[in-house]
Amino acid sequence: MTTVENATTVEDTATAAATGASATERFRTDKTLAADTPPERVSLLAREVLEAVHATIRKHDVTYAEYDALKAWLIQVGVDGEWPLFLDVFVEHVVEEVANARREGSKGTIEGPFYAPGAPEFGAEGTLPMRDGEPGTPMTFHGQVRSVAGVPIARSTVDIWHCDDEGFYAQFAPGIPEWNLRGRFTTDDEGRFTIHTIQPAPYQIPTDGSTGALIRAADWHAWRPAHLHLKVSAPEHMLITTQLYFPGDPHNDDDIAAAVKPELMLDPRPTADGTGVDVEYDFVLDPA
Ligand code: MBD
Ligand code: FE
Repeated sequence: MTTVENATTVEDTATAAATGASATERFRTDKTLAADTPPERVSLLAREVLEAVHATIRKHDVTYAEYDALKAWLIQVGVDGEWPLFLDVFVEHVVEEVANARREGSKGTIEGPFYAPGAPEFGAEGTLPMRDGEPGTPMTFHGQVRSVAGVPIARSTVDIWHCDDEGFYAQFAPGIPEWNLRGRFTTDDEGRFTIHTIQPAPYQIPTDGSTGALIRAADWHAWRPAHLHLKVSAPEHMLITTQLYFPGDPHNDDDIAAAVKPELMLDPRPTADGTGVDVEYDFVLDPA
């Protein structure tokens, strides 16, 4: 057996259990846990989900061994704190689809498990918090926030978070400064914002936890394409939660979380000095 001494790098310590525990704690702190769903609707939804499970068992002659393996796995998802991860990867995209079906403005997509409210505030232009020599291609991301009528929205909020060049999120992997690559911007008189950051790397679902165990057992892959996460909001408008993607990423077409949409593809251009990329994206907010 080998012993790991000085296990201080992110790679050594970013276990699924640590990440899952953070995501579970975050969810309990931030989210409203009551939906005011009447008993008739609870009954309907629970019954139909259970009937879908029953139908799958009958259709495929599920065995007692498989039933017990399922029980053990469900228990372990909770132990690992991976319910936020598992649900956001495999279920949230349909909830988002239904919730935002009637919007006319910018497309949304899933929030995922790694948002943290209260990021550092900037004006219309700024550089996201990052470490000295933060690895990754420098990127300037700029754009305008408008209403569906085409009117620029001054003083709207662009809340951005993304992982680093190794695929790790601050507050969910250890050893990263608390607000690394997270920030809130306020658009100027013309609704414009400019964010200096680095390009995020593709994200791999932790392979050492229960979500990873399912992915391996099913012979799926664990990747999400590289993405920026955003929440864009303004008074009297609907907040939009979205993500933006980079062309050419091998996982744009088979995102494990099924959260890529053609409208969310960026078009980054190399900067004149060749050291980084410049990318523009505008947001259109529906009225509240
Ligand atoms: C992520 O970075 C993410 O965006 C989602 C939806 C799920 C897991 C990790
Ligand atoms: Fe993400």
